Amino acid sequence: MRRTPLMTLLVIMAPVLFLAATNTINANSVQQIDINAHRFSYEPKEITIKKGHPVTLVFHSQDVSHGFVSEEFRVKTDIPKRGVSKVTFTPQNAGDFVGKCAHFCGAGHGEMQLTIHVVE
Ligand SMILES: [Cu+2]
Repeated sequence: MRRTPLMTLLVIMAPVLFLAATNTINANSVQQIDINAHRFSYEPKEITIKKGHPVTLVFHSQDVSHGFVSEEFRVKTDIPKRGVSKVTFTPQNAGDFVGKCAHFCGAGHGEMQLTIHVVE
């Protein structure tokens, strides 16, 4: 069968279209959760995520510098004053875990916690 110019174009474009489609799928597969940080709590205080599914937590400081640290998920970040900071991880174990503020932010710093429920 003779190749028409249109067929040739489709053959050339196929890998490009395929890559574009996969990139869209990858971008959508990372769940993103916005979390406000302010003296002296995170909002929401609790989140639920899925074991084995990558997640990005996007922290927004509403006032001073805060932070976030979790041994379970091996992440630590500083959240600049009124700024934004992200951490991405994939939970490997189901259970309830607690992440804490990693930057001293005042009298209630020690109670500033985010509870992360990981479900199967
Ligand atoms: Cu704090």
